[in-house]
Amino acid sequence: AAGHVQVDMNSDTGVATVRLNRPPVNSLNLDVLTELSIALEKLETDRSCRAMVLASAVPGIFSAGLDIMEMYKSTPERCVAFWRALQDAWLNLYGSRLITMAAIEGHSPAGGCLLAMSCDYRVMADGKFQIGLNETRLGIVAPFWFTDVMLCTIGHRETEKALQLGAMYSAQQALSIGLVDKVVPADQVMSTVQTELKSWLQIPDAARVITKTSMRKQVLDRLSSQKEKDAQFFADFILRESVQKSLGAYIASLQKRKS
Ligand code: CO8
Repeated sequence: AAGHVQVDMNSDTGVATVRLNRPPVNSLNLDVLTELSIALEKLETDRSCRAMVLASAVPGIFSAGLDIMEMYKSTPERCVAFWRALQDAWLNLYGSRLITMAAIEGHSPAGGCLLAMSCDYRVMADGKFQIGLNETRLGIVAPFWFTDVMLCTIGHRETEKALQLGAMYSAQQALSIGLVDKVVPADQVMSTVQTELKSWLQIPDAARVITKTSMRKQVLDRLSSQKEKDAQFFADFILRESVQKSLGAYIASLQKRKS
C-alpha cells in the first residue's frame, strides 16, 4: 500500500518535507521502509533539492520504531527482507548528500530515534515526549550500526549508559546529553527547523557534502561491507525462542498499559 511516506517538495526553496504517515504510531514495517528508501533515492537525484526535513503526519508521534509485528512470529525469509529494507533506508538517510533535519514533534523510541540521529540536526518538542534506544527493554540488542550512530551523536560514556539501560529521555534530558540540538514548544518545531535550515543553506553544497561524507564514511562502510551477514544475524537472533518470548511479553505489556 502506497502513501505511508508523504513527500512535499518546495522547488522555490529546494527543501523537501518527508512525513511518515502510518497511524497510529508510524511503526516501520517492510512497506514503510521500502517507501522511505525510494522517496530518499528520488530526492537524492533531484538536483533542485538541497535539504530534507524528516517529520511525521501523525500527531504526537515521530515514529514508534520498527514494527514489532515484523519481528514477532515471523519467518526467516521475511525477517531478512525486512532487515534489508531497514538497512537501505538507513544507508540512504545517513549517507544523504542533502541537509537532513529531524522535526521531532512526538515520541521517538528505538528505530524512531535512529532515524532522528541519522539526520544532520534535530529539533524536538518539549513536554511529555521521549526519545532513545530502548532495545534492551524489549530483550533485544541494538545492532552495531545503531550503536555507531549513537556513539557519533552523544559519545562513548553516554551511549554505554543509554544502551544498557534502554534509556528513554525527555526532550530536556536529550538536549542536555546532545541527543537533540534544540527543544522548543511543539507548535514551534517546524518554524525552528526552517530558521536553522537558513544557516545550513548558506554553505556551498559541495564543501558541506564532502565534509559530511568524510565524517560518516567509516560508519556507512562498516554496514555496507557486511549487509548480508548483518541481515542473517538479525533473522537468527530475533527468531530465537528466548527472544520471541521477551518480545511477546513486551507486546503484552504495551497492551496492558492501555487498559
Ligand atoms: N510496533 C508495532 N506496534 C506498535 C508499536 C511498534 N513499535 N508501538 C506501538 N504499537 C501499537 C500498540 O501496541 C497499540 O496497538 P493496539 O491499539 O492494537 O493495542 C497501538 O500501536 C497504539 O499504541 P499506544 O496505545 O501505545 O500509543 P501511545 O500514543 O499511547 O504511545 C508510544 C505511543 C510511546 C510510541 C508507545 O506505543 C510505545 O512505547 N511503543 C513501543 C515502542 C517501542 O518500544 N519500539 C521498539 C521497536 S524495536 C526497534 O525499533 C529497533 C529494533 C532493533 C532490532 C535489533 C535486533 C537484533
